[in-house]
Amino acid sequence: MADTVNKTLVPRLDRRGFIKGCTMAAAALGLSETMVPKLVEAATTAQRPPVVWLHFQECTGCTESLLRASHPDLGRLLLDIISLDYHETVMAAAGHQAEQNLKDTIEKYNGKFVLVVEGGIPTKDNGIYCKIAGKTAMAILAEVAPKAAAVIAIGTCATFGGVQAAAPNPTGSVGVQSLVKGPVVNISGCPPNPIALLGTILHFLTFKRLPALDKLGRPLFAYGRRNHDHCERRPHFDEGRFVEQFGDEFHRQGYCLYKVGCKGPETFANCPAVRFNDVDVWPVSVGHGCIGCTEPNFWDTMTPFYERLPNVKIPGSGIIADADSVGKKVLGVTAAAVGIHAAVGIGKRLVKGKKEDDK
Ligand code: FSX
Ligand code: SF4
Ligand code: F3S
Repeated sequence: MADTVNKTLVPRLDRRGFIKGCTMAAAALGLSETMVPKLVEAATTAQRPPVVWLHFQECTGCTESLLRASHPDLGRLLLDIISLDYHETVMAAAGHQAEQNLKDTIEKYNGKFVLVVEGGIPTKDNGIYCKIAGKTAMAILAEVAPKAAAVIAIGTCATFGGVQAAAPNPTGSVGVQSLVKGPVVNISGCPPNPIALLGTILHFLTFKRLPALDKLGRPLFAYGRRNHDHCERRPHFDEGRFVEQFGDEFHRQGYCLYKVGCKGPETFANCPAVRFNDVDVWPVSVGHGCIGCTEPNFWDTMTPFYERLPNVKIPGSGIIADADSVGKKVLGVTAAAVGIHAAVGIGKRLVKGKKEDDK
């Protein structure tokens, strides 16, 4: 039964792909290239941690984005470094056999397995709005989580309740950390970038500890900066060049999407750096604003999606002519334009090496 998913459904990576994936993870973790051999060594010699992956109230996009990731195949790399013993979407077993697999795994690896939870947990009316094999998600989580060595919530559903928690939250959906005692690593995003999970697991295997987390339980290496801070359209923002409506001349020229609703100034994520899919894109690079999918309650706090954030002052318009005025203009912008969040963020960027753990 053990490792059924790895062996039957997913071909293993060759050595080149393996090293390439570890190199990408090292970059995402902010490690130098000299650390890659250490990551590779840890990933190949450490005992592969058994993983139980539960699905609750969600769309399965987190698993989809993980397994369809490539460039190189991050999903396959992940499946090479863990022993995926139970995963409802991709395991071969079904029905009673699947239930038996879960029972056997949590007994055999009691206190040793990593629990990954995907999806929110409905709590209203004793949790009846999500049931698997006759048990509520709440009951399954209560049975499995106390036996796990570590708990990782993947996706904004499992971290903060998900879109189904949008007011008035009819099913009482909550994230894992609301129901589980002890620390939960929150890999938020709808869906999150696979590199955030891969980086977290590789960090754990290499350094024998989890990466530093922010106050919301998210790994700082992936959620320590706002998308706005490393967006390729940022120079347009700073110089007051904005898309006024989708499809206009400014949109075609790749100007900043803030006025058409981009939530990058208040979204902590590394999308511009790690990007998605085979073609290295992220929402803003293809002309759509960030909707803030890594943030708690983004379904309520970041809507309407196509209206600008209310508390972000925008810089004046006009092309800046020379270096002197750039200096003055940018100083003015940094002090006042993007509100308190931006001022804090920019201050941190100026203090090199300072940890961004006090946001
Ligand atoms: Fe939620 Fe994951 Fe969004 Fe979907 O399953 S984070 S709805 S992309 O996929 O949990
Ligand atoms: Fe980029 Fe959005 Fe910030 Fe504009 S508002 S610079 S598009 S993150
Ligand atoms: Fe989500 Fe914004 Fe990134 S919508 S995927 S955090 S660009």
